[in-house]
Amino acid sequence: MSIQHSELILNPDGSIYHLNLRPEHIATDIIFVGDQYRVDKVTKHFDTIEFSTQKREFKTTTGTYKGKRISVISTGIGPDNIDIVLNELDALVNIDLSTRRAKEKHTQLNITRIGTSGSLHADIPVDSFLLSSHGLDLNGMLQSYQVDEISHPDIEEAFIKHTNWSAKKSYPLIVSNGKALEDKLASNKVYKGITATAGGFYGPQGRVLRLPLQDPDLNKKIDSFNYNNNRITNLEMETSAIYGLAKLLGHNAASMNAIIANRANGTFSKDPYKVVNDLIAYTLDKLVE
Ligand code: R1P
Repeated sequence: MSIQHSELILNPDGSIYHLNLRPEHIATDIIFVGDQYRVDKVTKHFDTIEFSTQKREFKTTTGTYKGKRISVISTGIGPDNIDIVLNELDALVNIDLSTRRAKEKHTQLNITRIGTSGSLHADIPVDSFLLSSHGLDLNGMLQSYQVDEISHPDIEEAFIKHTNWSAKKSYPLIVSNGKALEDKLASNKVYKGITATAGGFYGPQGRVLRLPLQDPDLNKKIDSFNYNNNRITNLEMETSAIYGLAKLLGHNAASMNAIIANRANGTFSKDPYKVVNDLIAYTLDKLVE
């Protein structure tokens, strides 16, 4: 069936609405960063640059690193942006934009996020690297889709019980990463754990400035949750949304986190740019190994 113009929106030059990209502009290996200014910090390592564009917070640069074609895209902050970025990237490779119909042959993207994050455990210190084994979706974006087949009910129910999770909040869905990418990116330099993805930076991550929280003990309960040796290691704002939509759309995804804050002992990295730059160099080299 042909997709209506109101649902799949193209710009006058044929590029997709928010990302401003045409199919030929992107590689199948993609790096996501949150901050638009982090795109250049990744692509400064590239051998060649073939294309760059930006619309709103979505900046894309495509080039090669050690001969491998890679696109680097900034997603901005939050799961709502990930909904736009994943759906539009998938449309670029799996929908024929001229006929507006899904292609018969599926193209799989390999998506690696390089983000910043706060650790919830004193033993995962600032300036370390962490690979998300799963995303714990605390923000609800994924609940607009049919998620039963990617859910992990045993661990989700244990989490609801352990935290006495309010029924007024969205269901906490657990989604796993793309194993092939995890295998590429893991090493003894990298912690692993479940990454909780919140729909905000302050209250949704348990920060108090002037507003009291619905559950002031939630971070402590998240911190003490353990299910068959799976623990929730860190909090940020994109990973579960990337993992969920990548699984549903048939793509591979992994999230690499530079730990810049430790919420358990209240510390913040003295040089957050260094750990991010180190994680960029580490991830690029692992992707081409
Ligand atoms: C909040 O400051 C932002 O930083 C983290 C969070 O997930 C959120 O996007 O990631 P990035 O540094 O990749 O943006």
